[in-house]
Amino acid sequence: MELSKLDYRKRLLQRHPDNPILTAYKWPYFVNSVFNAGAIRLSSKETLLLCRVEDCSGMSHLCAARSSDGVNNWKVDPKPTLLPDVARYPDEKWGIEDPRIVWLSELKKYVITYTSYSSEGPSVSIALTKDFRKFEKLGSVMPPEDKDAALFPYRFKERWAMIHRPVPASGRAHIWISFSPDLIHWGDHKVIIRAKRGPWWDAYKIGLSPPPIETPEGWLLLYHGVRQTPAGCLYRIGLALLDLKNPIRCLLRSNKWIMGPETDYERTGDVGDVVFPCGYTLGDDGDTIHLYYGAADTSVSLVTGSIREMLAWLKENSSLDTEENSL
Ligand code: BMA
Repeated sequence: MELSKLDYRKRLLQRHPDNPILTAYKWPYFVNSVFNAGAIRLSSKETLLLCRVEDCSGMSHLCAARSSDGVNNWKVDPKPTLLPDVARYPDEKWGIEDPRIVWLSELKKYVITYTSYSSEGPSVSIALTKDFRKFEKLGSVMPPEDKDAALFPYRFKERWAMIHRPVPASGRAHIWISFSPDLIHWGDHKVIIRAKRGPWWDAYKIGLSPPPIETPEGWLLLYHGVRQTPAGCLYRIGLALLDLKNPIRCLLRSNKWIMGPETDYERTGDVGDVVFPCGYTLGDDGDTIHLYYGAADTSVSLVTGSIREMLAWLKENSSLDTEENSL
């Protein structure tokens, strides 16, 4: 087959043959579904996934699963690892969802940004931990509706930076960045990537997927685009690149998606046609990415790829059309 006819999506990200790698059937207690997991490599011999677990009331909590190879033999905590604490944090009334994990070397702690589902809508909350056993919640830091948040691993000119996705009254939901001196008070809010309009795969609603990936060429973002169709929403993944020193600047943005729902476990489930990555780990070579994603809001799956190949592809398939990128 000619190179140009090869399916570039299959070349960039390959599905693991053991997918889905985590399901409700593998859980030590009774749950409805396990999906949208944050991920971190705790050591060369241990990968941790912090999974969103939905119980049979419809509310979600977070539960950790650990594995030596990041694919098989998961040891799941025997009970929920992080539960909503409604007495202290009323914003968690309807559950906690979709964690993203980043190591903050300055604090020597992992930071978890997650969706706290309040009765006024979803908001962004932050928790810190050293070991994924004890957690220090900082509470909700963005008012509803806001979600899909992750921190950068270090400060820019003394301020922490966080990517997130508020939904304004206009209904078009863009990706924003905000800054904070203390992780609690956030300001200097700016749009960094705008949802497009019309038939684009990333029209109307976009959001960060896993935390930004630091590369010599900039911060590589994997982001999801939500295409609204008469048959429902289609969640797909594309790429963008932010300036390394000044992440307010978007340098490249893919004009195609690199992954969309294709397999049975992605097309069928509680919410079909959804691929929703919240975490990645890097192999020892610093280039191989293991991207963990929720499939159809039902199970956790894994794709692997190469950061270098994704960057090369992005340069060939990027447009920053000012009109499409404008409000
Ligand atoms: C988004 C989030 C995700 C979910 C997705 C598809 O808005 O709520 O948790 O996976 O919708 O239902």
